[in-house]
Amino acid sequence: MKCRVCRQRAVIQVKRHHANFCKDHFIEHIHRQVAKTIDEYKMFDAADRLLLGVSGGKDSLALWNILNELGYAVDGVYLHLGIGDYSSESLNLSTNFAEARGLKLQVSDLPAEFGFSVPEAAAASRRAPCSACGLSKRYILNQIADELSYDVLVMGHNLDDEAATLFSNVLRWNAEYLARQRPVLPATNEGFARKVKPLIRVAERETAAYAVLQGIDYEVDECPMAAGNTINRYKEWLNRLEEDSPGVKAGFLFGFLERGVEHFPNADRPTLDSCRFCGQPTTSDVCAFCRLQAVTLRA
Ligand code: Q46
Ligand code: ZN
Ligand code: ZN
Repeated sequence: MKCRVCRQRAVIQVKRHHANFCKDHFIEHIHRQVAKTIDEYKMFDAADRLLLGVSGGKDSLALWNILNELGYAVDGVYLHLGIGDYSSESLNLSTNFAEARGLKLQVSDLPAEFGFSVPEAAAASRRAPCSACGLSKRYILNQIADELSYDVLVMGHNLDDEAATLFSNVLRWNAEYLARQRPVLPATNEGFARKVKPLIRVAERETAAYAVLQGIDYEVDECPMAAGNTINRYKEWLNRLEEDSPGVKAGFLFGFLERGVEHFPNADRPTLDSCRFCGQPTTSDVCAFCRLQAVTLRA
């Protein structure tokens, strides 16, 4: 197996690009894929203040490294979710990564600052853990981006994440979610920062390979609350299809972005009010996060 570029020994095969790469040319390939995505979707430029959601996993740390190497100044924000050793280890890995490279990492601690953990919120609200977790992450990341005047919130969702979410939204024909499944969500007047996903051209196994080849120490254990997560099941199904037909996953996602999403116009969002308790934008009197917090603290 030889590298497509230099004909030296290849270390990875990327079937959907009909290509094998050596270490250096694979890294170059990944940087190019991300640079192309930023450019094509006009995600941000050097003047924007960027804040990256960091989990300590391969995707967010790989993306931080890539953006750094592409010359962007990016700060990180880690959200401690109170999921036992998993959260403490992920925080350590994120802190070590940032310190070794002289990068700035903000840390927000859900139990310490808001009085509850994701497992407690899931139990008290009878939500699936990932639903309580997702709601908390969106809320806190938006709040931090707003308070610290960042222009752009950068997220580490990869090709597999986006294809599986699209699959889930299509199975339900969830028009509202399909309308919002875009690589860039513009900032809103009410205080939501622009949100972008520069990793959507890079598959999960490629971010893992990138992280290993770059010597990035990341959290390899899966979150203990992930059991039963339907998105993970859809990822497995899509991987089986991908094995038979390399490129089908990217075709599904990018076909939708090129020809499908326009049929789901980003309908005018309902006029947003301010939450009675926290002041963040919401469609009702009290925002979903404050309701989750109230239910959990009462339990
Ligand atoms: S951290 Fe949170 Fe994930 Fe754990 S509870 Fe689910 S969403 S699986 S990315
Ligand atoms: Zn090469
Ligand atoms: Zn609120």
